[in-house]
Amino acid sequence: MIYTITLNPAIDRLLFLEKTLVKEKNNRLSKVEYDLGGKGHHGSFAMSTLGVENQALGFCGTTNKSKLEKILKEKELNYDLVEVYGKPTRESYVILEANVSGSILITEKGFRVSSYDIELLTEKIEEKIQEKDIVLIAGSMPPGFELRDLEELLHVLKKKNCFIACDLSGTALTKAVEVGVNFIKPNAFEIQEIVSAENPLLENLKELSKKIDYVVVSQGSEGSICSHDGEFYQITVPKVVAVNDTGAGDCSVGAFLANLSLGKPLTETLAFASGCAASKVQYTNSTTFSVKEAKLLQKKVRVEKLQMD
Ligand code: TA6
Repeated sequence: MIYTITLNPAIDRLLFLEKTLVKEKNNRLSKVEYDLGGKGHHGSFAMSTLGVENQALGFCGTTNKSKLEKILKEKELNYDLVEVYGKPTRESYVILEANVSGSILITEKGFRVSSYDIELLTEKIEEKIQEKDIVLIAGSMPPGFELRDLEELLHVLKKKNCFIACDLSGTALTKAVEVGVNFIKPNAFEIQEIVSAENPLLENLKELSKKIDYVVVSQGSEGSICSHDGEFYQITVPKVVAVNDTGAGDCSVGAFLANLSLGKPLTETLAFASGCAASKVQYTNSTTFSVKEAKLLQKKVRVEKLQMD
């Protein structure tokens, strides 16, 4: 079974501008849409779309629970969330300008969780997670969920001897490396921050690969570099017209873990995950991608083994 943990869930409010965003002007909206936000939930959506069984764990606020649940049900997610009483799940604002590729993402901090809320989540995790499971922790931590709480959560998972994947950033990512997990997805800047800004990226990747089974360094539209089992791969993705890149990285993580759970070869997994992300960016919301399109795009993804001296 695969579980995703979204500590800081979000509802994405998509703001479609009539024109491009201009300061000191009244920027009028042509429409507003809502989609599922939160990196772990996006991972779950990708896995479910690929027919891989998974359950979304984490928190959700009670004051707008029906709004989040409506989206979770529309997306047919299997979820079991701890209620954070009297608080709303936050919104992320995705600004889409007319005839401009890409989006602007503005995220709220999120509700404050209490030690009791964290205790309830930990109990669920203790009860559900088995040794053969894959667990993805993805996204930011809400106020009240401190680094020590993440460390404790990671140690609970390590005791289960399950596969731990982390799509985290900043001090949370550094903590995941320190504790030792099975998968991380730093971007090129984060990997320099975690290891050393002095060393070239590949040196830092070699260093990290001694401790972390799978490291996928995302380089946005340039592709990514992956290390596993002493091998290093450069992944080059086909150029597509990106409408909205929100959620593309989350989609690739979900597809990667789905394929890993199916025992697919790593090179095929890397190409398919990149194909899913390349499909996702062509849709205006935060989650949609086409499996058919992803399989076609997968054929145009280049996965080359790097010769590292
Ligand atoms: O990666 C896309 C996304 O999940 C958006 O849907 C938005 O909710 C945001 O990222 C949340 O990011 P955060 O790092 O705050 O969890």
